[in-house]
Amino acid sequence: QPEALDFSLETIKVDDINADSEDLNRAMTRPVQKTADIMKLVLPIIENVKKNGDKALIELTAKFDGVELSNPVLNAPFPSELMQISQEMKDAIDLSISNIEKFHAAQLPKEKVMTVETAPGVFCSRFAKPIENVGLYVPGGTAVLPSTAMMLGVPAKVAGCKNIIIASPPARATGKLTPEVVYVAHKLGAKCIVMAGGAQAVTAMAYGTESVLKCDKILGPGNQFVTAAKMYVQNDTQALCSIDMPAGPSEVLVIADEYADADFVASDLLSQAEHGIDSQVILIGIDLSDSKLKEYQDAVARQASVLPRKEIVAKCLSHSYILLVKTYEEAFELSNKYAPEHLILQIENAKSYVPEYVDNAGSVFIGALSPESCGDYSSGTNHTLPTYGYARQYSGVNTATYQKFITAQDVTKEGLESIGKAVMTLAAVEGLEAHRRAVEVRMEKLGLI
Ligand code: HSO
Ligand code: ZN
Repeated sequence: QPEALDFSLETIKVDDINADSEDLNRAMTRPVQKTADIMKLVLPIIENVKKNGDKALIELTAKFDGVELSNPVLNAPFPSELMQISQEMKDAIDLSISNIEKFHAAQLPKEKVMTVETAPGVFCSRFAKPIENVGLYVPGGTAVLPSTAMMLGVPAKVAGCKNIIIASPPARATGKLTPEVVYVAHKLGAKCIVMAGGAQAVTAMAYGTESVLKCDKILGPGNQFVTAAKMYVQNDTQALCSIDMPAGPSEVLVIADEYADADFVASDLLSQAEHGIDSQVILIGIDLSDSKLKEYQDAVARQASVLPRKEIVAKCLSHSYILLVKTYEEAFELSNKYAPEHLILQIENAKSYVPEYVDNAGSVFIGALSPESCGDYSSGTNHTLPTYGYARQYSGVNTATYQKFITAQDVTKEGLESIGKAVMTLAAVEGLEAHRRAVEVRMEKLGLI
């Protein structure tokens, strides 16, 4: 007889959200990530791929994914037999891509060049240019994630990146790439798909190999090996490569009051919990009656017990919490402290709290009918979002993620009159005579001094 799974969430009553309570601190602290240990395992992989290129990719895909490849890269145009999917699936992907495209295209700067005359005759401007070569990591593992290919790829396409390179491991069972991922890659106009996962995929895109173009930026979620490799390459001047953001396990924080539908609340908690055993879900209940709290717990247990991934869910729920507060203000204050990747508001007049009450969150889901799943797939917002509390300082992937903003200035005679003296004064105090002279020679020739 297998042991029954426990789907209950530890409930913590929070009397004072600012008190140094051990229980509350535990709930608000993410499980520690052991980056240093992982790095020891990742370094030899990075060295191997840097040194042996394609040969190393073939060897590592055989070792980690159990698939023997003769060529680790699938170049566009992708053969149609590798993207055989149902019409229904195509329609779902097409609709989602179209919405993601609309939302991310609206983020493009309104004017090609933004210009400001900061002082008479001093024209400062700024324009955006796409990052040329981008590498998008689409995880394999316990779930196939064509949605991640859409979320990373559509803004890259919208921004105008020249070469979109996707890396994704082939499935152990079939030895093939996920056909939905190939279809998305085709729709994005991707240049190729690197058939590798983990640190080896990141390394190939960061340094390039015989058949993988070296990328300028690497994006995408992944396990700790992927994250460690991304951290490594972004610090290596030899790679000269940036990354999107530090990634950690996925998480959701739901704020619910007495009036929310317990089935909806439970379904949101569980849709995040099924992502992985290290995911975290938090429910902040506002002024709940005992019976409502029980309704929430019961709904979670009832729905969880019939989920295919219930083992994963149970493990996630073992470090997930219900926090009970008295007021809406307290709920938002706690949420802002936690800085969740996803914030779901199942409260009366949810809309009236956004944006004022939300300071730190990756993406917000407003009201009873906005489940996180909509944002995960099809509404148009991006699902690559800051986790682990990084929503305090990072934004989710957006169109600007794939752009550089270049500034320019056009200083006229009048402009030198406006700022020349200030420049010379500051250069003098810094002891940088050549700087000071660069202004002085011009002003002299113009007869300004
Ligand atoms: N919720 C995940 C994204 C995802 N969900 C992909 C389903 N597929 C992290 O934001
Ligand atoms: Zn999800």
